[in-house]
Parts: sequence; structure tokens; C-alpha cells
Amino acid sequence: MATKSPAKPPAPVQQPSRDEGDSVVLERRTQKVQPPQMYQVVMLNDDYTPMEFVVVVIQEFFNKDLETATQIMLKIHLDGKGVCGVYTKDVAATKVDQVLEAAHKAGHPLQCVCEPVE
Ligand code: TYC
Repeated sequence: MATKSPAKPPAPVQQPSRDEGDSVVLERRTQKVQPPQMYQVVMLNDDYTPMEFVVVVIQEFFNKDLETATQIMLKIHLDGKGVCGVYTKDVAATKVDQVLEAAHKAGHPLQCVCEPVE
């Protein structure tokens, strides 16, 4: 059976440069890869969307179980807004589109937005 070898640290990048004696030397620099900017999908409260619909949406699009989805919905209901999940930019934007489309189709004014996590 093939096993995966542990991830290696990034190989240092070698940059040619000239020293004072005009010979070429290689400087060793470790390349730093930044993690991607993450975005939180924030759902907003309103007075019309049924609580049950919000719970189903959170379960379906944010992969939460019933209890977690209910807690998130209640937080939104009480505080005015709440975070449903944190994703990379494209995934967060897709989640927003899915929620807005489902709400629109069902005739509810449910709103959600994505915002960068600092
Ligand atoms: N406030 C709504 C009600 O009382 C429920 C609700 C919760 C609506 C969360 C939107 O994002 C929301 N029916």
C-alpha cells in the first residue's frame, strides 16, 4: 500500500546577485506562501422570513446539523445578524447566491452578505 510522505517545507528560492568582487553568488531565501483571504457569510434578520425556513437554509447550504442551525438562526433573530460559515471568496459568494435564490423562490425577503475576515 502506498503511503503519503509528510509534506516538505517549501524549497528555499535561490536568487542570483553580485557581490562586491563582481562574482555571482546565490542568496538563500525561504518563500512564504500566504493563506488565502477568508470571507464570512453573514445572514441578516428580517421580520417576515419564517424561522423554520432559515433553519433549513442554514442546514442545507452551510452543512450544519439541526441544533447548530437553530442556534445560528436564533442568534440572527436576537442580534440582527450572524455568521453562517467562513470560506474562500468564490465559495462564500456562491453560498450567498444560493441563499438569495432559495429565499427569492420561496418568496421570503431573507438577505445575506459576505465580508472579509480581518
Ligand atoms: N425574525 C424572523 C421571524 O421572527 C426569523 C428570522 C431569523 C428571519 C433569521 C431571518 O436571518 C433570519 N420570523
